[in-house]
Amino acid sequence: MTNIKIIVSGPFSSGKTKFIEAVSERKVHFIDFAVTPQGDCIGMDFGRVEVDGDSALVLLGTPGGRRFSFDWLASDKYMVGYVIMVDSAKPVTFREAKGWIEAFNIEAPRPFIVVANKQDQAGAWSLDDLHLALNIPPEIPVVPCVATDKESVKRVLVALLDEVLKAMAADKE
Ligand SMILES: Nc1nc2c(ncn2[C@@H]2O[C@H](COP(=O)(O)OP(=O)(O)OP(=O)(O)O)[C@@H](O)[C@H]2O)c(=O)[nH]1
Ligand SMILES: [Mg+2]
Repeated sequence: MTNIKIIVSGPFSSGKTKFIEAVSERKVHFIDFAVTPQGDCIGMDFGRVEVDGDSALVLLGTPGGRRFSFDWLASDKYMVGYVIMVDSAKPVTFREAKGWIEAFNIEAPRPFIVVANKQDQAGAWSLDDLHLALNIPPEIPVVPCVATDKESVKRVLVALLDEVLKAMAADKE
């Protein structure tokens, strides 16, 4: 069984835990584990979805409001990509979302997409406006989401896996 890991990151209360819960087969656990060579512990949400008999997606959600060490991610070849969750209706958090994108790009670069979550909320910014506000390169998709809706979350995961496949195809050229 191959466990393909996807990181779900982004600002406090953007919907990371709900997102993972929406598609996980079992109850989402908050796990503590020692991850860095220094033995630092970080807690993460842990969810899992079997894709077929051979592989499963493991969804790891970063905790809100805390930076964590990227060391253990940078060298993990099963960590195929990440999503940055943004609360589309909370512009005060956009700067932090940009910070997460920059940190991943430097510390553990992988294919990623930006998730415009809480699109059901009044005042949610449009995808185009988020693209501009977060200064996201044009080739990076901003995908709409309502994390409480399983189908919506599945569409986001498919969009991320599309990016992963594109990157693999480009690597082979
Ligand atoms: N309306 C609406 N509410 C949402 C959506 N996604 C999450 N929420 C709500 O937003 C709040 C925060 O969601 P969480 O999933 O706990 O967010 P989080 O990013 O895990 O938060 P931290 O781990 O504390 O950083 C909860 O009350 C959710 O029910 C959404 O798409 N629409
Ligand atoms: Mg959470």
